[in-house]
Amino acid sequence: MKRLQLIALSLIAAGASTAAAFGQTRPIIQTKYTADPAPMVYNDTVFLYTTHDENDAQSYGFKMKDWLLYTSTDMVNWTDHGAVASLKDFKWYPGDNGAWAEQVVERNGKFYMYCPIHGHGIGVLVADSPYGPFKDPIGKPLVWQREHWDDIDPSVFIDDDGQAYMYWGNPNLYCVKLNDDMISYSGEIMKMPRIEDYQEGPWFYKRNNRYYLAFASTCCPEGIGYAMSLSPLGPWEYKGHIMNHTPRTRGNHPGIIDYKGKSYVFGLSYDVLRIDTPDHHERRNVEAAEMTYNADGTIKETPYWRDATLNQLEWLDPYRRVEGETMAWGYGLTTEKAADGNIYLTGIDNGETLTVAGVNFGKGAKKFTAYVATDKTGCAIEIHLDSADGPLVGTLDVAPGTNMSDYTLQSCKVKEAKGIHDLVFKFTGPADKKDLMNIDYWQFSK
Ligand code: FUB
Repeated sequence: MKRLQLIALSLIAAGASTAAAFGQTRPIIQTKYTADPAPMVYNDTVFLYTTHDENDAQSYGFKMKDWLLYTSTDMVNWTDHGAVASLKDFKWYPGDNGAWAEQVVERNGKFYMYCPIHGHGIGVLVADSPYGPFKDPIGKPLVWQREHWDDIDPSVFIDDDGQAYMYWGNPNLYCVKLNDDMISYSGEIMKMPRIEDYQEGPWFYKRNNRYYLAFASTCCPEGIGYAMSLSPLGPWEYKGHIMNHTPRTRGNHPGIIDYKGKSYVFGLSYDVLRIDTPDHHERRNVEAAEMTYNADGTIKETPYWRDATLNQLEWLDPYRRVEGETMAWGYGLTTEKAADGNIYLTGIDNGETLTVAGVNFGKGAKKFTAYVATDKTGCAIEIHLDSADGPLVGTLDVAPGTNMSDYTLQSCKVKEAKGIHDLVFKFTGPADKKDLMNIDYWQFSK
């Protein structure tokens, strides 16, 4: 049993509601190594753009080629949309590493992704949809100060008067005023006075007429610090920690949003890597926690991710189509984007589980249907409530097709699935078999 699953199960045993128990499992993404969260609220949904540490990234030195997208409407179950942009989108960059911390902002129905390429400045991509495709409109870096390697971690904010600003930099902090087109700037690059404890990863925003600059605080280990100002260009007054430095994570990197009446800080840890090994590798995972403000606008310090609060905002409706790649916890599983852009749940090995938190079955489900593919005999999806050892309410024996892309709709009966539960799919098949099946989507019916 995996360590974080045990923590969730012990919370259930201690009497917490099942959904709240799984709501405490972190990091929020486990199927890929992700870092540098850049959340954006659009159309009532959280669009969480992240960087992507490759599975074979080594001890020190990042291996990063593309930028990923996840979405959620409840902050606990996240849907994987795969890579939405990559270094290949910048024709002027010949390398295959350096896709560092991006941010996406919306202006007049277009979505601008600001992408640092380590050592080669900051590029910009634009799309008509938050899902992409993103294209390079200028064919060169938006900024590149060739005399140093400070140009990383852009953060863009559009003020109420329409003026957009881009902050960035490690270890120095820079700012430019972006033009209305969001792909060029006016005036000189401003090098800002040093802010106490600043390292990198600025996150610039405004709330109740106060400007905030959150940042990864001095390495290493990094925490999350912040400064406030009454003007978008400072002076910035250091206000303290949002999360204190802790050896529990070597790095950190903030992204902050208000969503459905709550405030959230995102960051990163190495806690998925630590399930596998105590050794250090640059393989990180995105985290999130609820964050609160004091009456004077200052921010209350948040404990380390695992000790912080992240509750599910609404129950998941199982009577609509749910993508296989939607989950609260799926350690060990993988996802893949097919040529048609569709994402599939893959890498399903015997005994692995997927948890969807806080599912509202209402008066009861009668049937489970999945769009599933396998070329092996003897594979099944066991449907459990609350935990992998919780009540078994149905079993879908998956009929084999000709290959792992031969998807068919397959169904089974369901009994006693009523009310609100965490839903756990346990995948079974011939012992020691890997890649048992692939899943596109699933749905219950009444
Ligand atoms: O992910 C690569 C770099 O690590 C980011 O640009 C920094 O903020 C740090 O998280």
